[in-house]
Amino acid sequence: AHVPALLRTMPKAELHMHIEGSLEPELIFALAQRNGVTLPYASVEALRAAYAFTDLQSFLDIYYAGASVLLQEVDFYDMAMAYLARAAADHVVRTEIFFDPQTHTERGVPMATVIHGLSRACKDAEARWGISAVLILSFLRHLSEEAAFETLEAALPYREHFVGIGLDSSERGNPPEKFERVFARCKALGLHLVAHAGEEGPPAYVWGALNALQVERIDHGVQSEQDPELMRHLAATRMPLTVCPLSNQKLCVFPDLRDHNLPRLLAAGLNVTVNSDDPAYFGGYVNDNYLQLFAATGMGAVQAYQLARNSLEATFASPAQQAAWV
Ligand code: ES4
Ligand code: ZN
Repeated sequence: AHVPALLRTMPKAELHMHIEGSLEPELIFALAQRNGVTLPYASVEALRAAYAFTDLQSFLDIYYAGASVLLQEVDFYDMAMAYLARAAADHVVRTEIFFDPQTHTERGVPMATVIHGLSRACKDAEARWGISAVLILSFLRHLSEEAAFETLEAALPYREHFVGIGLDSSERGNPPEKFERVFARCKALGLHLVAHAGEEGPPAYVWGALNALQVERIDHGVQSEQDPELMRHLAATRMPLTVCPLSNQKLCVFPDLRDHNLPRLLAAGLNVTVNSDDPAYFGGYVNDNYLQLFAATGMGAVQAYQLARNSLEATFASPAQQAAWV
């Protein structure tokens, strides 16, 4: 019983979660009512019953539909505060939160509405619970390079409100190289760079994220195990991988958590971290991910400390701030 207590209470960083994926069905219905939006589901229970995914795309279709209730700045604020309260309760001392502006600007929501609501929540949560929270703007990879450049331009007036950029949505058929030029521009602007790679896609997409996009972390990366040379490279460079066990289980990447490869990645010397991805959709927040993964795989206190330390060292916080945690 001491390992679950350790997992729950140890200070940790969350480096891979999508704020739109923290919208619980109850909040989706409350925001729909507040905003006069009609949902194609009769009830909270009917919506939750639709959360039976077979792959990434089957999830994304429902995830984008759920985000359609977000219209006003206060909606983004309320969503983020609900997540930040849960994160603080899970002993998360630092969280680096993805948001998908294109999901909202395509519906006519102004960029300022999205960013100001989320950023105000980060500041208020820090004051209220002491949690350090920053934002990462993520481009949708199923949309064009041109759309990503337009999104960057629209966000630059709010540059001080986000620390980096990411790349998410449908991986297969949308290789990293499609966004090489926009990532180069972001690097020149001093933004931190991360990308989803090797969630469902092949090791070649992880190589592409490293070489073409010059990322500082790989989001997921679990398919790297298929390429021994890539495994050696990731270990030698201590490249952080932000792994999401319950996400991988619910999207049928590893249908049984007992088969999840995180213990093998860790044993091979990779800089692995544990994260929740889309906690409202995948059955748990970050501590649920640690608890269920450890229960399924039999890892112990040594791995718990290693994973927590990896997460704290892989943040984009200043060395001075990191020194307060590690
Ligand atoms: C996502 Cl699990 C996952 N993969 C790719 N893109 C995403 N956006 C939100 N969740
Ligand atoms: Zn993700």
